[in-house]
Amino acid sequence: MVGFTGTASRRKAASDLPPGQYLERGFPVLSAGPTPNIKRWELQIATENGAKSLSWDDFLALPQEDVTTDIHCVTSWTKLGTRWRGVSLDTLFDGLDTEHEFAMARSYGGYTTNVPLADLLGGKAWIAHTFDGQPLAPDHGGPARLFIPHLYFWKSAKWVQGIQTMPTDTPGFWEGLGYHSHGDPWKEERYS
Ligand SMILES: Nc1nc2c(c(=O)[nH]1)N[C@H]1C(S)=C(S)[C@@H](COP(=O)(O)O)O[C@H]1N2
Ligand SMILES: [Mo]
Repeated sequence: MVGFTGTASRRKAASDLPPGQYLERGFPVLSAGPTPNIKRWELQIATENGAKSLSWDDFLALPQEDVTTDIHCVTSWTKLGTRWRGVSLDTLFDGLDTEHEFAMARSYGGYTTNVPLADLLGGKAWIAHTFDGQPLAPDHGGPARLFIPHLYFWKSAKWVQGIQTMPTDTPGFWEGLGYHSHGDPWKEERYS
């Protein structure tokens, strides 16, 4: 069996690709605008019932999680086994009540993306500050980005500034330009 390990792992890699995706070994940068210059980082988490504002130190003092998983860009690349560290959205929403089922993520620089709350909570999403053991590079969203690996990567807002719940599913930046409002790569929810 030992002799077949390499073959098995290559086979696994191929079958791990969602439909229409190709395997990317680099890490392309995709940004709709320039990398913002963030002078004083602060994160807002808000519902209709309350809000939290976290400084960088507050954020780093929260429980940290390591996540190793695949990422899928709607432009068809998939990168396998990427390593991230950050704070779970469950931790960030802890203590905030909401009846809302949707949320909008907003970034420094103005980017927005809408995500159902069910896709943010339940151990599915993080705000990540470390990639592959290094501080997240500015072009990839550093100092911190939303990280929702089970959805196409445009949902993972770089330079995230805040997450606000909302009662209805309102399109963000790319969703308003025709991208799917949900973005599940396994269902090929690319465009609406
Ligand atoms: N703030 C912000 N976040 C963003 C984007 C952007 O333009 N601005 N692009 C999105 C898109 S379309 C993709 S595919 C990923 C790319 O992340 P990367 O540049 O780290 O590969 O970031 C997403 N998050
Ligand atoms: Mo993208």
